[in-house]
Amino acid sequence: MSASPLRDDTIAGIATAQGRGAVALLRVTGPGARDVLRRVAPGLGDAPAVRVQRLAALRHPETGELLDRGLVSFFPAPGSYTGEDTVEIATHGGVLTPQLVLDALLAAGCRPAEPGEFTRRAYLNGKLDLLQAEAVLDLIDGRSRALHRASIHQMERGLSRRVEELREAIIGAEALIVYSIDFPEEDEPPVPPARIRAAVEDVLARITRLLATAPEGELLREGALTVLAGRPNSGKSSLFNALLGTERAIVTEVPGTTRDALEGTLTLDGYPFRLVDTAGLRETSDPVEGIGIEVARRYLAAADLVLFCAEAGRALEPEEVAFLDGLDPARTVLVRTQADRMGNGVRGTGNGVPGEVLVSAPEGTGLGELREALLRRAFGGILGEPGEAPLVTRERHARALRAARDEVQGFLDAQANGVPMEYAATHLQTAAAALEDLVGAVTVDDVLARVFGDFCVGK
Ligand SMILES: Nc1nc2c(ncn2[C@@H]2O[C@H](COP(=O)(O)OP(=O)(O)OP(=O)(O)O)[C@@H](O)[C@H]2O)c(=O)[nH]1
Ligand SMILES: [Mg+2]
Repeated sequence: MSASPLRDDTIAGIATAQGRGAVALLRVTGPGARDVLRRVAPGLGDAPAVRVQRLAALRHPETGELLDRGLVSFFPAPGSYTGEDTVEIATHGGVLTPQLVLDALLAAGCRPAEPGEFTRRAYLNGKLDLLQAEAVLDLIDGRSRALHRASIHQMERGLSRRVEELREAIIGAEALIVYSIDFPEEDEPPVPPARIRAAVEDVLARITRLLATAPEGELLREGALTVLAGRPNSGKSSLFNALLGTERAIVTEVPGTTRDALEGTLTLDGYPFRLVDTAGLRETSDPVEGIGIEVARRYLAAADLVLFCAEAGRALEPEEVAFLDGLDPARTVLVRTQADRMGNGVRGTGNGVPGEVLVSAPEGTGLGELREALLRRAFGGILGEPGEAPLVTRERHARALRAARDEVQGFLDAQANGVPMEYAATHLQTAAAALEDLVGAVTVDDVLARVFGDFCVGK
């Protein structure tokens, strides 16, 4: 994407996914859209009807060849998605027809659209803010209901409004400070410093609360990486299959059956997980198994959650205890497997990992409890939030909020150290600027390139 986008040219792209399908949608936007439409759909005349669909013969502008008959709509600026003159053309689907119509649009004077360029223009023309643009991307890419809910709310400016409220509260505190400075020293200041301090502390608490949704909010996008680990034959692959409800992983009584890591997606209550079965951990002289164990360790290092499997009814081996000790208890579930073999209610010894869960893969017992434990461990902080509560779902958001929080804290610290309020207030200005960046009030080109580069063409 060019460093500074040219908005005086007209772009075209296929907005629907390539492949066999009933219809495809092409989009054109820019100042030449009306002219392009006149050349590709000459039957509509010079003044296309506005905001209604018209059936039109679609022709190549140079050869006049009939390429398709499609439904055409014209949205004049500024009342369109991008804020510019926009044409939408629904053609028959498949691979060839939409491509031929796109070629015709290019021959009529369009340039091929870059990924995300329509939404980028919408942003640059003030039709949506940066948080809303990101929500559009999440709505397209999201695979879980939880991310869908968060993106819809973000697209409706839920997060933008929350960030703007925080920014206004900071600016309000700055205004109180300015008001106090202007007062002659011999008088009582009109705003007691304690009141300003309380207002800033309140903002700090609100930023911190929003930021607290970040780790879990970010997991909504990729899914919580949940790794099954344990000694060979502890029943990892059987549990993997039972949780996914498929027979994907090979299960045998031979220890060391699983070699490569196997990944499956799992959705619990609308929350996404990436479940990974791995090779059993043990000392081995078999090079293939050794590589599998190496892969398992790499997954473990990246895991958001570890399901450590050990057969029920036996004490944990010293290596298992040592391994568990190296894991973060908040991100670990100790699963005592094969409960049906051990007789009912017999539990092995836990080792300080809270919430040990007893399961049987063939009988399905304990799986409900295990699913609950997974949900609580991975998404506990946001599970209870009402559907419309704003969530921080991207590192970009978290970074801006952390910067704002640190500056607000910086103001309070400076003030506590005797720095006069009017000097300490520069921290508040920087905090407000970080929040403005988040919504995209002022944003540099490379941030835009990063945000819109992940989009598909035609969006
Ligand atoms: N009865 C019973 N048998 C189980 C259960 N889970 C696993 N098994 C048996 O235990 C053996 C090992 O199971 P796997 O699921 O392959 O164990 P694993 O941990 O994946 O083993 P590796 O891949 O070798 O590391 C198989 O014979 C399974 O049928 C269970 O819950 N109940
Ligand atoms: Mg296995």
